[in-house]
Amino acid sequence: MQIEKYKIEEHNQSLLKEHQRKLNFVTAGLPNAETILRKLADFQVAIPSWALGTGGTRFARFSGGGEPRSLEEKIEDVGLLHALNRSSGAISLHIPWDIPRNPTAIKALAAQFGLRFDAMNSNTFQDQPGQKQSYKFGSLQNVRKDVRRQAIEHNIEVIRYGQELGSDSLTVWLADGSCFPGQLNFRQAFQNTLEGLQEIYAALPADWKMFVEYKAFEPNFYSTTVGDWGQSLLYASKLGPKAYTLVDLGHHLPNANIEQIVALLLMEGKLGGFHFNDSKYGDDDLTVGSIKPYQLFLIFNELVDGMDARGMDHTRDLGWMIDASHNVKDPLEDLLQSVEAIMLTYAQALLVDRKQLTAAQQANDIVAAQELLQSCFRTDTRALVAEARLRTGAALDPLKLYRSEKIREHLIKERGAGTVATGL
Ligand code: PSV
Ligand code: MN
Repeated sequence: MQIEKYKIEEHNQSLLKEHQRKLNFVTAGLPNAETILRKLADFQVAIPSWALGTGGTRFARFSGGGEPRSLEEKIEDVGLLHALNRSSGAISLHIPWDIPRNPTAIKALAAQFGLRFDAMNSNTFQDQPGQKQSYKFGSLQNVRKDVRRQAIEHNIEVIRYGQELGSDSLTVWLADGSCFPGQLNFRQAFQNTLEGLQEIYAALPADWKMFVEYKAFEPNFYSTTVGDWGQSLLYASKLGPKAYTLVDLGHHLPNANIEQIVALLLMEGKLGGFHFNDSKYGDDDLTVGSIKPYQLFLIFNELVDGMDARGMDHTRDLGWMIDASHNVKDPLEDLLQSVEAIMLTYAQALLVDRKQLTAAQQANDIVAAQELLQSCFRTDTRALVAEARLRTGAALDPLKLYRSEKIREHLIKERGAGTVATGL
């Protein structure tokens, strides 16, 4: 299903007057409003192909209906999101959940919706039907060479798929680790993993990047082989200039200072990718900004500051992606909420007066520094983000339009009520 342009225009027309009133309020006294609007209009966040269906808990999965039955339908769904907000212009594929059987046709379909292919994701954390070796005791870290070989070959195959689609990066996330003390020799596991990553790295095309995603824990785990940003950075540094650390917001131990982590990774030129989600307890994969919005703001503040310090392009120089799971909400509504939260927070971070902040820091004026950050965080940026959307031909209120157009009902009619998408 596609949303027609005139529907978006009608919707915008009906909200225009009220929007302009709010916009005038927020832009009054904002000298750099135009620059901020341009940056907001440019910013794109990739949607993972595995988040378009309902996810599950460890116990159950409750389909919401109308879930995409194929990669083509997943692309269609991301196309819908992008038509509504013009900020979701990329899709990230997980192999083998979403193997492009006909890459040329898939690429053409994505292009029709204005989408490009973001980072490719390999999967050595599940056994696939017919697979020769099992990943029960890990993949790249495995004590057995034949298992490690299979995992290396899989990653190289994923790069090949990505090349055909025009992607330019590979994200490696390993569920490798151990469940009990004594099970693993930590140094050997690290060494095996490094050697495997080195082979995969050697297969990267010249203009590709590799992202090494870390994660502190999994249920029923004692250790993970890429457990934190230090270990990821160690791998990335040993691998070379095309390897970077990827930060997933949900992959830290409780209360980790993620803003400090991203600041230092950016300083070292080693932050490559970013997975957005939110959590209360563990890796809950909840809607972005739904639990700790101030933390998200502080992270964005460091991202903007760190990227500017290196002269980086906010949109293109980092791989931005949502990595959440939608268990009880309509996945498309949830994704619209997440993209909105990202844009609002990015806008708040763009409001920070860097010169004033530096002056407060240099004067040890803690109160002024805190006031400055909090006043940006407390600024309602909704009209700015909506204006950026209006200028790019998107909807002023994507969620409202999604509902009034009864998009989910249409999808259920088209695809059926019991469909289950591949993925988590
Ligand atoms: C692992 O928890 C992760 O964050 C990785 O990015 C995976 O690719 C993704 O979730 C899906 O399992
Ligand atoms: Mn992730």
